[in-house]
Amino acid sequence: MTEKIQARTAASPLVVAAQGGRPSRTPVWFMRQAGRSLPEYRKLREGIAMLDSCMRPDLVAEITLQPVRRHGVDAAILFSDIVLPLKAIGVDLDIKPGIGPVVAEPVRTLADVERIPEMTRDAVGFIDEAVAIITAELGETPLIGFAGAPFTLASYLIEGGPSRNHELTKAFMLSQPDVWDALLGRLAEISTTFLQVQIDAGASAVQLFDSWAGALSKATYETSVLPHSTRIFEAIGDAVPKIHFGVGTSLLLPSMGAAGADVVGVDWRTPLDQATRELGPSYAVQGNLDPAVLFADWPVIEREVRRILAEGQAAPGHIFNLGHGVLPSTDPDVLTRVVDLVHRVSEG
Ligand code: 1CP
Repeated sequence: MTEKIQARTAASPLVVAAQGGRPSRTPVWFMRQAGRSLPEYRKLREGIAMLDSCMRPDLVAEITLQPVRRHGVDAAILFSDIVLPLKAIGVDLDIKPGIGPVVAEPVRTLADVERIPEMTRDAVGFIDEAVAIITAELGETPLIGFAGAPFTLASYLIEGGPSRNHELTKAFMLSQPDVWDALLGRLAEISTTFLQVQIDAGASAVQLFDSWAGALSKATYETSVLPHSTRIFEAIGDAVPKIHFGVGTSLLLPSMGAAGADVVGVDWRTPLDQATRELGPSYAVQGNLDPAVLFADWPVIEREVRRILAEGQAAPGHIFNLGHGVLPSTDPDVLTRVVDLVHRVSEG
């Protein structure tokens, strides 16, 4: 892997930790670090719909860079969304404020699957320009590219929007296994191309978000989902480190590693030392401060950050993060303090 890694960021703490190394300090970034917790984000987004802002290179670049400037995090993550490539190829969907992705005509049949247009690199051509602006400012700080994993994307397409129980998705998967495989195969191709475009443009690592995979049993995950996510990791190869993340996945961690990840993202339910015992010595870990803990008093936050740094020592490499995304009403100054603390404790 090493010779192909973006030379600009090869020695950065994030890339070193992702490859199982112990850099001079523990790298830290936050899922959803760009977004509503930042007043400068809310100002830029005024009057511009979410998915429109994701297709404007100037806005994508500025929003991506905001949390790096403010917090001094060790990585930027491209401002986009897991459903953006679907929108870009013409699937009729929108991101509704306060709700999330909403799909006009949910996918229910093979004909619906076949109507999903082919993904092309040109459909997300605006990414090239955005990443060029971002990497010019970032210098040695890595940009993380990302995509949605087939299961999590399928859930939005089948349910028509966010879902608590994923009941239509599970019924589809169990009743129409061949159509399910056709849908997940197509979504895997779409996410592969989206990741490849980001890597070719200059992303130094990628994260596959299977946020809702924890809704599945281990057996169902392995039969109906894992082969499709594995295909994405195989297709993008070893050019950059690969992170695989889901919520509520305590029982799925080894399978998520086996999909082809270098780093497994862990939510706050599983201590990182326990995650490492389950994963074995081949994987770095990322996580796992409960985003709700950021609302507690500072001594509580400090104790939790120190505990996670200590538990992360068990893994070959540790990237500090939250166990899921930053909640919109989080005080951004607390995030900055956490970054400082992670750096201070791990350097000391
Ligand atoms: O108007 C707004 O500000 C809308 C809020 C918002 C934002 C800022 C959405 C709607 N998406 C995003 C950006 C986004 N989405 C990023 C930006 C980069 C960063 O992390 O800073 C990323 C990585 C995502 C990825 C994403 N979108 C995921 C995976 C991560 C996760 O949180 O699990 C998922 C599940 C989505 C779907 C989605 N998009 C938006 C919302 C509110 C949701 C979740 C809806 C639900 O609960 O099902």
